[in-house]
Amino acid sequence: MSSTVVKKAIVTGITGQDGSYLAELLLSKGYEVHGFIRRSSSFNTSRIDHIYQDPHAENHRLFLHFADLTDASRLVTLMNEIEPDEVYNLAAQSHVRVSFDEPEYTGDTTGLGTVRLLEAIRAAGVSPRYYQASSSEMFGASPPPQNEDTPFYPRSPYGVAKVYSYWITRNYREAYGLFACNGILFNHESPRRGGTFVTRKITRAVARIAAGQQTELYMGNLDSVRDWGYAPEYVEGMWRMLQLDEPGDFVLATNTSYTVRDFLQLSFEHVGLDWEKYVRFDERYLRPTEVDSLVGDASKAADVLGWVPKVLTPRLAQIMVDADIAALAAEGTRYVDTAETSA
Ligand code: NDP
Ligand code: GDR
Repeated sequence: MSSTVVKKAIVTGITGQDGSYLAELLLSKGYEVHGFIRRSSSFNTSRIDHIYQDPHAENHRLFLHFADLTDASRLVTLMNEIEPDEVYNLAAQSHVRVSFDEPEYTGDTTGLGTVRLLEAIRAAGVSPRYYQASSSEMFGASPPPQNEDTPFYPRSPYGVAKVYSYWITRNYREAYGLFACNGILFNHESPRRGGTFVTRKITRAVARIAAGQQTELYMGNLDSVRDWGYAPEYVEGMWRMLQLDEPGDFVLATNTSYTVRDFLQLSFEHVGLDWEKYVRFDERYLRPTEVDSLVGDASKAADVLGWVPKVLTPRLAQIMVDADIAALAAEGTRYVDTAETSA
């Protein structure tokens, strides 16, 4: 790792799945990384504890700041202090099912949070390159394959909020000349995926069932089609967008399609089990409006960014099951999601 600081980056949502991988990537490239975290009564930094550096140590390059996307003045203060070269806005209420329970909060964070951050950039008079975590959920009911030209038809408060963020990012690019990119990312997963998203929910359950610690797994709609890739590869794509000569909007996806049922089968068969013996239906995991099929066409990213994903869904399921088995063996799961909610 280089000891010379080349650039300063702000990462909102650094405590999440993507934020943790992106922070690792940026540190490995010699960046000074400023992560925005939320104050919490319980520890919320488990995904970044391994890269945390003692702030008293010389030459440390990871700095954490308390900052919520609902707190505009704080964002202005930090933008002034840090004067970043790059800003990655990954923070969001990111759970689609939860967005039906908390539509207003989701709009405030996942939607208006973006304009607060963009206004903080303007108010501070800085001109960093800006990455917005846009989502395939914006396509919603538009049939696959979806690319940068596919019309948006969001099907959840989360998807609607992300459409707002997408367009406000484009507007700041056009109105103020900000170097701003939307990464329109399809589902990407990893052993650090939150435990209430479907892939991790399945792989954690497989580990427990294989260990004799669980006998049933309650699921919602098994017919949904998703394009699941591997999160560490997707954060590389985010970084590449901000290194271009001109800003743009890019789909990142594997262009493959699997149902939730397929993911169950891939995960259970990796430990030699038949998923149908364990999986039960629970309607509370259904959504009022579902997104039936998301399959991305990432040819623009391949052409312009040279970004091509290597890990496809079958291998991803194996990586996640193996990691959950190892985590269980090493005393429980690494990332604890204990509450039994409708998510
Ligand atoms: P996570 O849910 O794992 O992480 C979300 C992050 O946002 C966490 O660090 C969380 O903090 C933080 N956060 C939530 N609310 C606020 C708030 N009000 N103020 C400040 N920070 C907040 O998401 P992912 O890492 O999976 O995704 C990263 C981004 O990419 C999100 O915007 C998501 O919507 C988007 N996205 C994700 C895709 C995926 O497949 N993973 C696909 C497309 C888009 P805390 O840890 O305290 O909860
Ligand atoms: P998604 O991810 O909604 O695509 O959003 P999630 O893993 O929650 O759901 C995927 C599909 O699985 C179905 N499903 C279940 N989902 C959950 N969570 N729990 C269940 O028990 C269950 N049973 C079936 C869902 O109905 C859905 O069809 C993710 C998030 O990371 C977003 O932030 C991101 O923008 C999009 O991916 C792209």
